[in-house]
This record gives sequence, structure tokens and C-alpha cells, in this order.
Amino acid sequence: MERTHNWTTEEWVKADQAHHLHPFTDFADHAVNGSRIITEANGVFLTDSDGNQILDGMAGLWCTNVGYSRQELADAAYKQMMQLPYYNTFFNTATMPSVELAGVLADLAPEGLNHVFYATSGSEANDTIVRMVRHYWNIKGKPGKKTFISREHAYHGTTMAAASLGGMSYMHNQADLPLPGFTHVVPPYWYVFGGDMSPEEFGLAAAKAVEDKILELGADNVAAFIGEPIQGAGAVLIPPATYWPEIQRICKKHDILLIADEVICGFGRTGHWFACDYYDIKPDLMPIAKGLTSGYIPLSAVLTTDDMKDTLGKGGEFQHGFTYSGHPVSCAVALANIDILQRENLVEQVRTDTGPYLGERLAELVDHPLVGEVRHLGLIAGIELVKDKATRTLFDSGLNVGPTCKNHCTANGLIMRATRDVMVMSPPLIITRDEIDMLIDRARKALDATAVDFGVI
Ligand code: PXG
Repeated sequence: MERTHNWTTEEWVKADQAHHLHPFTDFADHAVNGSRIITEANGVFLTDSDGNQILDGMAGLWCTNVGYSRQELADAAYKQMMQLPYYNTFFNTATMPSVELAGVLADLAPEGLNHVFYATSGSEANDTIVRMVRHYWNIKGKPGKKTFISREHAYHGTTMAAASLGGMSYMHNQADLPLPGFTHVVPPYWYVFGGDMSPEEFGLAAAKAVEDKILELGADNVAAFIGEPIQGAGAVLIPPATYWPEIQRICKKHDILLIADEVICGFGRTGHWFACDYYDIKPDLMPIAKGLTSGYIPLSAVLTTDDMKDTLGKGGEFQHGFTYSGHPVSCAVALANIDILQRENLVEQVRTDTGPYLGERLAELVDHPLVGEVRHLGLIAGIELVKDKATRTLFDSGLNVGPTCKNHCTANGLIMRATRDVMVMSPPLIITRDEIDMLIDRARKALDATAVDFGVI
């Protein structure tokens, strides 16, 4: 492609520093250290402006499920742009891709989720849910039911409502959040919060925390419970098997809507189309994004039930939506993306082959002196780095053990995220066994170097 500028890396970095404010970035640090410029990508590999090849163990931000540079997705976008590049879905108008995709999603989704409301990002999908749920309870004649219960370490996005749903205290602190009507309970994070309990006992205790909160607030004041089936950005928190059945029982008992945030878990990440299929969760609302288009183009959606649609249908026009809701190009790309996932049996491949293989290779890391626990399902995993394995004691957060390991990964040609001192990974679903070997080899090198840095070896 013709570029206006044919700059050196240094010139790109300078220009970036001059005008570009980055998300989740310390602006003062950026002014000094700049950014790495990514120039192209293919399969599971990124290339930077110095020509380095980097294995992307994160699929971008948990999203490039079918891998990079897929011709089919570019073709789908091109074809749709030439036929109808934009039209909206407001005021009883539709475009063909938005109609087709809604049907495909209703077929793929867990039973009962028959209706699709489009947005552009995961955050917008979750804001949409807050609007829907509050309107729903008003129409039902229960206007007191307004509070959302979520968990600490939850991530549901960064708009004011989505960040309020989230349980990241560092995000709350910067904007006087959460807004009124959002509250958080302990997450099903056995390694840190489980104490002397078995994981199964702790799963029940963490679910009981939700019920205790409902009783404290009064069920007449609680609108919904929201949870990622597996908390992704919170450091891949995989709940004990007892957790989700108990959460569902509690929500039903107290007439609380259940929201399963599948923004990371959806579209094959766990070896199932949705993690709800794996945990047998039957949500009332399900936000999706990321893997819906493999991140090639922004698109998100809220999937919901007949009951939600019928109830909102009694409230007149739903006063909500975005210019780009159901964008035809995004929907065309999503259809082509789902077609690839199906045609190449990628979800099944993750469930039966590459997911278990990643699990086998990760199990080899459990003996490493820094590794307290490996959490894994399908192609999502977290490696908990700890000071003392026997007592499950974490490092002091000021030591920056996780970020140090992340830097060693980068130096070894691997992108792996550090969330606190948990190394997290979610590679593209097309990753092969050989590439998994490369990923594990590079991760082990980074762990060894980190262990040397902190005198653990
Ligand atoms: N729900 C979940 C479960 C997410 O993981 C969102 C909603 C919000 O999506 P948008 O499209 O508004 O970003 C997310 C996003 C990280 C990281 O550092 C995670 C996300 C986004 C950016 C960074 O792990 N998840």
C-alpha cells in the first residue's frame, strides 16, 4: 500500500509522541519511551517497524481468532463496501448483512437467545444492557430493581456504565466510579481468595457472596448479576465447577437477570462457541464483540431472550442505538469470519486438539519455581507467578514481577500480557502445535530470566 510517509522507526515514534494519545498508557512515560510500531501481520505472527517477527500470544487484545491477514475477510469488506458501504438500522430500516447475521447468531447462541441488538464495542454492548435492563424492570412494574451486582477484577469495558460494571479499582479511582447502582463482590478466584477451602467449597462460597449481597440490598432492588464465564482481563480466573450452577440457582430464586459477558470467551476461545455452552449457563443477556469479527472491524452485539424483547416491546420505542449499529460492512465481515470458523472446524480443533495440547505443554511449567498455578481452558490461559508456592503467597506488587516477565517475553519475540503477576495468553485459534511449542519455549525462557532477576533460581 502507498504510504504518505516513508519514515524510519525513530521518525514514526516521534510523530506518534507528537499527536497520539494511547489507551491504557501513561502519557508521561509515552513521551519518553514511545511506542513499538506494528507494521503487518500474518497468521499468528506480527512484524514491527524494525522487521522483528513476534509470536502474538494474545491474538491482539483477545480477538483475532481466525489469525491475521485472511483474504476472505478483506474480500467480504470490499464487496460490501462496493455494494452498500453504509446504511443505518434505525427507524424500521435494515440492510441484508445485518439481517443475515442476526439469524446466524441466534442459531449459534445458547438456547433462548433469539434476538440481537448491535453496537460497535464491548463497552457499548454493556451500556446497552444497562439501558435494556433498567427499562425492562420499569415496564415490569418493579422500578426498584436497578442495582447491578458484579465481581472484583471484572472487566466489562471503559465507558462510564461499563467501567462501573467492571471491578477494576484503578479504573474506578480515576473517574469517581462506580456510578450509583453498581456493586461488586468477591470473584471465584480460588488461588488468592480461597484460603483453606477446596476449590469446590470456595466456588459455593463465592456464589454465596452474590446471594448475601442480594439479601443485603433486598431482591426488589437488584436488577441483574453480570459475569464473564471466565474472567479474562482480570487474569484468566477460571471458576470452580460449583460456581455457575449455584449462581444460576440464586439468580432464578431471587428473580435477578443473568448477564454472561462473552466478549472474550465467545467464538471458540474455550473450545466451545460460547463458554456458556461449556458451563451450561442460560443467560438472559449476552454481550459479544472481539471474536465476532476477529477484530478486523468493530462490531458488538447484545443477544437476548423472547421475554426481554416482548417486555421492551410494551414500552414504546426503545430510545437507544448507535450510528453504526448493525453496520453492513462489519456484519458482512462477521459472516465471513463465522464461515471460516465453521469451514475450518476451528472451534472443534481447539476443543479436541490444540487446546488440550496447550494444556499439556503448560502443565510442564507448573514445576517452575516461579509458577504457583496454571489456569487453562481451550486457548485461554493464565500463569500465576508467586513468591511462595507452598503458602500461595504473592510477590509485593511494587516489585513488578509480571511486567518484568512480560518484557522478557517481548525480548524473546513473544507477546504475552501481564495482569498483576499473572501472565495471560489467548493466541489466535489457528495456532498450530509447532507454534504452541514455540510459544511455550519462549515463555519458559522469559520465566527463567525473570526467576534470575528476582533471585528465585
Ligand atoms: N467485556 C469483556 C469481558 C472484555 O474483555 C469488554 C467487555 C469491552 O470491550 P471493548 O470493545 O469496549 O474494549 C472487554 C474488553 C486487556 C484488555 O488488557 C481487555 C479488553 C480490552 C482491552 C484490553 O486484557 N477487554
